[in-house]
Amino acid sequence: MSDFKLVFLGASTVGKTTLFQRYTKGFISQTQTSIGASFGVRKLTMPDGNECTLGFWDTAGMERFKAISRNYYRGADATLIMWDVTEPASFNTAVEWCEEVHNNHPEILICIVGNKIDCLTGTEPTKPNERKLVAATKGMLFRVSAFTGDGIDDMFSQIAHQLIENKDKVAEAPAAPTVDVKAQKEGGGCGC
Ligand SMILES: Nc1nc2c(ncn2[C@@H]2O[C@H](COP(=O)(O)OP(=O)(O)OP(=O)(O)O)[C@@H](O)[C@H]2O)c(=O)[nH]1
Ligand SMILES: [Mg+2]
Repeated sequence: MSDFKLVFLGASTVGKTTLFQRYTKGFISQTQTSIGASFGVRKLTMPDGNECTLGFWDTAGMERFKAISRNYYRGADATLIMWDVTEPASFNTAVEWCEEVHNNHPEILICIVGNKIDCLTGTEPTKPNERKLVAATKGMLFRVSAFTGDGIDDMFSQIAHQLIENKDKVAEAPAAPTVDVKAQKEGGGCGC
């Protein structure tokens, strides 16, 4: 069984805690602005019967907590960078998080999650260009509703599938050659 650590990031009120609650607890309740971080777990059975455990950190989106939230994504397998599809400004924050994680930790899988699709009317004046994030996210761009549950199960299946594939690739990579420092020293000289 594989264990993965995922971290929610994104501006305040985009719906991180709501999605976190729905997926790890199975219900949603009235949320308040997060001030710290919460942890939750969900087990997932893949179509091939394999199981994996997804451990989630829900972080606080307010600007003043950014430095704290930053501590949580270090060492994560994936970040779920959320934005609110009705709030273009929250997309800019998502782009900033995406650039930061991608530049500092290219090994972390970045997923961009547009939330609140239940609120879309089709008459929104601006439509953020998610496609510009395709390369940094390896195509992990999603649109969901934490309220209705739309798109959520499918999203986490795709993310888990990608994480397992990444892990298998690392496991298959040839091991780096080992150097016997002691033997070289005993042999004298510089070993060349
Ligand atoms: N319509 C709609 N409202 C949502 C959805 N997800 C969250 N909300 C509402 O958006 C508001 C903010 O949600 P939170 O989950 O607290 O947002 P957050 O990202 O955790 O905010 P911070 O903790 O401040 O970072 C709440 O009133 C939620 O009920 C959704 O999918 N659709
Ligand atoms: Mg919250």
